[in-house]
Amino acid sequence: REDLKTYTMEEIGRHDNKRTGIWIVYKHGVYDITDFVEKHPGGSDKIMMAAGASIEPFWTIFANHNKDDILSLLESMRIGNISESDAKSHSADDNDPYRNEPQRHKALKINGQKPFCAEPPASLLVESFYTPAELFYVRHHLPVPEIDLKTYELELAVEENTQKVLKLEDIKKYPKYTITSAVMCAGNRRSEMAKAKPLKGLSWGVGAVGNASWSGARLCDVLNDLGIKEDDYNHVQFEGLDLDPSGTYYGASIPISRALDPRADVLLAYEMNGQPISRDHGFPIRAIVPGVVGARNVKWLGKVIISKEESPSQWQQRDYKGFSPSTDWNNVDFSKSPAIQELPVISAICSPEPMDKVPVKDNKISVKGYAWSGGGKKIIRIDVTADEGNTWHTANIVAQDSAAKEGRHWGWTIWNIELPVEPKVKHAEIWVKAVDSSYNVQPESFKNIWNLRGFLCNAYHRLEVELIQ
Ligand code: MTE
Ligand code: MO
Repeated sequence: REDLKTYTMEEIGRHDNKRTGIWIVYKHGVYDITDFVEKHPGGSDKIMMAAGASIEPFWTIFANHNKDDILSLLESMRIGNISESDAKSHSADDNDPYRNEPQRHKALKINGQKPFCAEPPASLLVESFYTPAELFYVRHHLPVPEIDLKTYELELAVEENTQKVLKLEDIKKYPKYTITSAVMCAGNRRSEMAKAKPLKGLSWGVGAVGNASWSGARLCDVLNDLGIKEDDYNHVQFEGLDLDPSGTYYGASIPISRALDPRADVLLAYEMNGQPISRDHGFPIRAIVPGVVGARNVKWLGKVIISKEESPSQWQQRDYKGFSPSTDWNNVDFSKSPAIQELPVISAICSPEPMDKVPVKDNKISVKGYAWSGGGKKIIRIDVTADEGNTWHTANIVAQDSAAKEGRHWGWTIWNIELPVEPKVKHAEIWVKAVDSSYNVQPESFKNIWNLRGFLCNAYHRLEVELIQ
């Protein structure tokens, strides 16, 4: 189809509504689906999430689309090709450290542009067990570094002394392990905690979490090659290749016991969902520390330091820590709280979304969400209520990593329920709470877990909807 016009992603992005026409991208093709949207068997709202953007991540979620008849129907709507020079978005300003950020999917809801922070629509999040990379939340603290595989090296050091440097090929020579692990930001669901009392931090909804399969070398294998012994050190520090304006790298650390434990499955990952990790998620190597807060899952890994000390980085020392609700910015002492590592049990309702109009059938509504717990704890039950806890209903587990061994449940759980609601009422408030394999439960309200940075926001998720009955 070389006879067709070429379009840039920017031009395509403007065609995301009826007035300008609705275009989508599939592989190299550009398609005008304006007239098809209303006829889409799965509903116009679903297909509109791809308006002005790529349909491909949606087809990994709604996998029944990869069929010849659908592809030929799509081909009949083709208007052009995407411009080859469009792989990167260049800003005109050479001094802008954000001039070379990767293209992002338009369905992501942007929380911050520079550094880029965004989450997918909640209802989409639970449509598939594995979150496609393009729709996986993004949380950067700094510009995305430009990394060339020809020069990329991972440095391994003990305190100040470099022991070894590994190229990507060297890391790939280690046995390859694949695990399923969710990655969650400590600030996931912060917008709800902020309603209890103002706090500092990005206003995340329920989407600062995703679940993926990750493949790579085990950190313990690499450290064993260096002859590292647990008794001699305390921490393993990670440095990303993203730099702040003062020339300091993003950094974080984990306890050495976790790094050396083969059962902790800590990876130097080079694949996400079977593909090389994308730039936004840490190309070419990212630390995957299953069951541990996102902040320690360092992207664009440049250096691993075995040390007696924790990472000196501000994200280890003066951020990502929890405090009492009575601690404020006048009396906070970051040295007094340990850095967050394993996250507590959490759950969220993803569909319906707040204030949706929900059809009632046989006095029931369909509700769907996720649940997860840190430290490899399995989700054993999810309780849902529509009457403020007078009656609790146990949800069905729709998807969970069935291959996960005891104590190594790193992946999330997707659940659903046909939830009974009161007959004839026009409004309902739905609550959810999950229970993990240590019988940890979520706290009831945000008031008593509030903390000044808005971390660990795992109170019951409560959401109001309108009922159509
Ligand atoms: N690694 C580097 N190098 N730089 C970062 O800004 N952000 C951290 C972590 N790793 C970050 C990083 C935080 S706070 C989170 S929540 C996760 O990456 C987000 O991972 P994601 O963008 O792949 O979803
Ligand atoms: Mo985060």
